[in-house]
Amino acid sequence: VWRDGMRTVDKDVQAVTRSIVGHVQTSLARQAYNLDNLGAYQAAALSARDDLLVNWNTTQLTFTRKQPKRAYYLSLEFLMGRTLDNALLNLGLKDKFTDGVQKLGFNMEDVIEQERDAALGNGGLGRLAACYLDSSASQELPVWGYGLRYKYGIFQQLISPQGEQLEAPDPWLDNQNPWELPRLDVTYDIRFYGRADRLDDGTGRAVWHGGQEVLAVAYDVMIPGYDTASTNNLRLWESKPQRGFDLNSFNAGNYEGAVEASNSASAITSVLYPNDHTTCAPNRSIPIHFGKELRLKQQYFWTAASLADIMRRFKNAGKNIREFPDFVAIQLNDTHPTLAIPELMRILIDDEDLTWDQAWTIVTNTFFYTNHTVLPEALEKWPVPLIENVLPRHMQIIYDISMNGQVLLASNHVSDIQLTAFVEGQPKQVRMAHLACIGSRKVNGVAELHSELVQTTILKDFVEFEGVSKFGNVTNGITPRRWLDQCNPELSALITKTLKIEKSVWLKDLTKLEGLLPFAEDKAFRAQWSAIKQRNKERLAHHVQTTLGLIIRTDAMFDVQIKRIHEYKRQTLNILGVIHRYFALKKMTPEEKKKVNRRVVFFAGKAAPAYYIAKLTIRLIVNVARVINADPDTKEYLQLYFLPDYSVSLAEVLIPASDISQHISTAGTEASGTSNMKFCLNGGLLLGTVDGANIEIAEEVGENNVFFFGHLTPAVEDLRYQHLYHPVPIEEKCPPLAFVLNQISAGVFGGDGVYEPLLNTIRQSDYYLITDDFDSYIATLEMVDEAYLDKEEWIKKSIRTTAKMGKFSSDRAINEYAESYWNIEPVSIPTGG
Ligand code: 26R
Repeated sequence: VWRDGMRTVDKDVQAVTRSIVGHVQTSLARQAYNLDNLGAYQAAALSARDDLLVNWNTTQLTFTRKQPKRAYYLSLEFLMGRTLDNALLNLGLKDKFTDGVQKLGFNMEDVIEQERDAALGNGGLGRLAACYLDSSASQELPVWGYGLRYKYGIFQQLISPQGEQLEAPDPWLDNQNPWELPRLDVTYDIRFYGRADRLDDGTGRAVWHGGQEVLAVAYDVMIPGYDTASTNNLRLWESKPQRGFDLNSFNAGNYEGAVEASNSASAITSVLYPNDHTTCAPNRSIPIHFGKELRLKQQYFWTAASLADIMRRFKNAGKNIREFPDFVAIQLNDTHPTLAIPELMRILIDDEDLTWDQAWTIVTNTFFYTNHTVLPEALEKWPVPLIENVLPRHMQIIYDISMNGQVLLASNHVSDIQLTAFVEGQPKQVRMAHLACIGSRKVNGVAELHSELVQTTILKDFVEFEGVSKFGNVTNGITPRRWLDQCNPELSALITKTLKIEKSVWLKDLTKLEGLLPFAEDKAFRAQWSAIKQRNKERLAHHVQTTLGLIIRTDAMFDVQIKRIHEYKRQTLNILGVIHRYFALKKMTPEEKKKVNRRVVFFAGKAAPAYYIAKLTIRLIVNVARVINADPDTKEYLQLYFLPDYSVSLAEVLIPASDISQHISTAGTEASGTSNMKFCLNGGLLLGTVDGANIEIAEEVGENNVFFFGHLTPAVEDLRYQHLYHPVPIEEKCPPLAFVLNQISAGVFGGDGVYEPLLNTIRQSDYYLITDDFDSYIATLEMVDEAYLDKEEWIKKSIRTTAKMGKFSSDRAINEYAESYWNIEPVSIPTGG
């Protein structure tokens, strides 16, 4: 048996190497004997792709044959990160490929490192979409993603010697992308501008003509499920000029005009917008309109191409148009794809000859809308004149939707016209959250508290009018494949060994982790658990040393805050806490210092390029780090690092190394957070506010295993009111904070006054309540120190935390969408092609 087993494995590894070498010679046109790591990566990726393709074809064939109801996930962002490692783990081929590339003289980790991240997203919303694709395929659910194939992903972040963030383009497609399949035959013409003429036949139909036509070309990305042949599709659209050149201008001898038209078409999918949470440049009363039109064109281009594609697939199945919602569910990831609502109305009325009521019934049974933020500055509003110009027919339809709502209200004797007046303001704007809500079957938020806030604040009127049953909650989740098995292989192996069940079982039913609970009492197990954390710290230190040339000590608590830089996430609170700790250390005697808990503090994250205050925060962190890390009085006890160019791949190294991570948003502002789940799954403890999913994590792992601080959501409004109408000087309100702010102003960290605008946000309105939460934050940090010094107790907490994270698998979340929202069912896919 043993021999047979070996022979099989040998043969398989041989097949893998044969396939890789084949790609080296034929696909790459190179020789195996003088190949570099990049070449090895490309050949290995192409070889893995061959295996994915077999499953992908079987899956799509099965769907076409069985015609199940399908769900489509429309997201302007998919933050996929790297693919090779994930694909091999999902295919169950990781070990064979590791052996295979080794036989060819390569190290698998180095080969994996060659891949560039697919960074087609800003942060939480985009990474959530990626986790949901992984779970959909793993649960064998017929779900496709639709997005844009940006030529440039999120910008690369560079940090200047002064600590300023600089942005460079991310040409991620330069090395070719083995994971995408161009579908040059799947194309649609997408119209912009022109005129919409209503027909006067009493039907409400219109003809939209003229303007600019742009070609949408499909690129397919295969999404393998874990431990199943089920392989779904992510279809990304690229914009191209219709026929290379505009023949009319060409004939008229207007060569430059023809080239320009071609550029304007390609521009639509050229770059991902790097803003999250701010629809315009903050701290300016006049929004910047530059680039707004292009963003609107992106949104329409993508929704129109996706709907045309969905409609074509539906019609090919030979169904009646009235059955559309029985076969199609469309999930709107935030309001970015809201134009899909008027677009489907347009198709049904103008092309399919349905009446308004027939069309509206179909639309409101097809769409589902997820809200991801309640921050006012992040809620999309499009100026009416802009929509009128770019999408004249859609503006008519939006007005009609609004008017019909009003009529309905009047007939129901509801007088509050605010409800459907989602076209409002001066100049008039369309509030997209309202349009998305009124056009959808159901609306949900992404954590319990957030869903409550959606219903009581931005969509309050709609809850009253349409009834509360239209509104729900689906708490976010993360895929345990990438965020435990792939990023923390040693912990994954220890868990499998300890639970005495197959890895594929607990990775698909994460509640099985509860079986770890009794082992918290097992001293030998605790030793293994903490040894793995230690090796993960060393892996991070090694990564930082090779990429940045910095030496990090690993005999310390690793304290991590990694996320987009934003005032509401309060990186400022964290850095002010670090400065406070620095001065406390400076005052200590050598004897006192011996009792101190050593800390290494890590920050990483990008600021929106126009977000001045966020960029100043980065600058402050970098310059505080420079001072602290060089101070012989303190550097043994406190180190601080800002790691540039945060990405999915960097997160995969940072998260497993963390002892504690910070999720410290002002209560009521972070919709959910998902990295909090990733840290806790990897045995890092949570330091946070009573906000978003932190609350549900605490419910699961127990309040004694998390460190909570700060004011609660209901207090926030009152406190803001106090700041405005009964301000108390910081010197009085919070002397330790006043001291820290004054040290920064005095130039201890350099800067010559550059930080004043940042400090003034705290000294003046302090909208995010730094002055109110500082004391309890500092007190809680001290409790964390104390807890960490009791090493065995800490490890117990760590084990218990991991053990209770089952709820936060994205498998649970996607099943909730499938059952309670989309009404779709798994389709099992035969293995073996
Ligand atoms: C309109 C434009 C400026 C824009 C607004 C908001 C672009 C992008 C965004 C992204 C926001 C909505 C986002 O990423 N929200 C995050 O979604 C995560 C997944 O649900 C949550 O975990 C996280 O709390 C939330 O901030």
